[in-house]
Amino acid sequence: MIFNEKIECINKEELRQIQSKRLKELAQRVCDNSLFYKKRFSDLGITPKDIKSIDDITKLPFTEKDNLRDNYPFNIFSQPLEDIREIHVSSGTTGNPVVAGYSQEDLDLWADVIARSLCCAGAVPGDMIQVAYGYGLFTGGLGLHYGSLKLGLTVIPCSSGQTKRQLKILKDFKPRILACTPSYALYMAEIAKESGFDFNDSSWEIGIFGAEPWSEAIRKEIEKAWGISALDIYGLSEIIGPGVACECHLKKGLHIPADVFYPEVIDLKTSKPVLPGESGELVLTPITKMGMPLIRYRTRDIVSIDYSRCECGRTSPRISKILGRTDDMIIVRGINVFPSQIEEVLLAIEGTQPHYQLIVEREKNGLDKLEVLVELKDSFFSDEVKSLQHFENRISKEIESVLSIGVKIRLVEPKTIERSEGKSKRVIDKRNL
Ligand code: DLL
Repeated sequence: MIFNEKIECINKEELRQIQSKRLKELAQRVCDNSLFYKKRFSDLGITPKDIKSIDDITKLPFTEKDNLRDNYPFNIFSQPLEDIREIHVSSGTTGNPVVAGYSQEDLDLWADVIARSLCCAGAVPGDMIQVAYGYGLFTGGLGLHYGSLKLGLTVIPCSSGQTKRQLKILKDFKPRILACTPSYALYMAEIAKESGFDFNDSSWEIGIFGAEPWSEAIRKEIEKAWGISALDIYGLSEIIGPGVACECHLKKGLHIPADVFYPEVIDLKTSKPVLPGESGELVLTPITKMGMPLIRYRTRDIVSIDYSRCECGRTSPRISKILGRTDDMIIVRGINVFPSQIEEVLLAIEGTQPHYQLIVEREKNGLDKLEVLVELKDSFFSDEVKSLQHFENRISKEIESVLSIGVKIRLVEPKTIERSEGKSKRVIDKRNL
């Protein structure tokens, strides 16, 4: 089912007209209402009149995460606080957290884009959904909640955690859809196995997973463990939360509702657009947002984009799975390393678990050392030092052939790497960079 066929299957020219009209209104709106953008535009000598069509978007400046942090908590809002209905906060690793304010129109938009995403993933009105994303300041729980209500689903607002209770609800209520982080879906499978849960009692057919990077290999693990179709949903608090893009059942990229989130993919060095199919940083402009509209927001997420029509009938552009982050990317001895590259190698090796951690340290001689902690399956864990060493060497050789740098592998016993009910922490960078 397509939630809004008229807009999701729109032809390119009509879409451009809508985008152009909305961008012009956005430029006017931020100049009239946001002190931050008013100053930005005037510093650059731009006025809303310079924006005549969507192509003029490149005349506008980028907005960076630091702009939001510097305007903490509310200075980037374009509406008075009394018109902001909801506030979310995304945890950052450094400095002030990022605050996102939603007007009533934004909440309606959010419900709408998630309803589109849910339909994309195969949900139909009347389905029951178990929402096991965290509810609260994180956007996952409430976002999926609002969209599910809009589509006419029955929502079980479990939030994350209390895994045994999640499993009881699964068995007793028989929801068709699960929504949570991919790492939590794996963790739930582990607890289910340990506690003797009968997987025939699982009614989940569709999983809507996102909020953290996950590879095709993890998709296979989850699909195998739960016997479901695992789909990818993407989003970030600054733009709206989940619902910025979602896969359809064909799993050939994540559809972006480009009538409301205008996407650009730019080269990391030159900031110029890359060609379709080439990877670069995703830049988003939420052209209809009211409470906290942003212009050309640099997401730091690396994707490629495909503008062709999907076989599902939707004409919306599709982004690839997130290939990494410009800042998650660790640079070890000059080589760019994305955790996802290591994950792909590990999961292709029989005996490893989808639980790993990368530790980067700077040695006394100034060289960086990358250590990969890998969990083994119970059946592969042996007391024989020789066979473990042999296994470590094999993994390290395979990673080296992909990354072209040497890594140290440390095999650890099953269940020693911390599990996550939300986003998992894959990289520990101990260097003082
Ligand atoms: O994670 C929103 C969300 C909730 C998306 C639930 C999907 C499902 P933030 O906490 O602000 O918002 O984190 C946003 O998480 O810039 C990406 O780097 C990463 N991320 C989100 N979805 C995916 C995904 C939510 N499907 C940041 N694949 C983003 C890879 C993702 N990374």
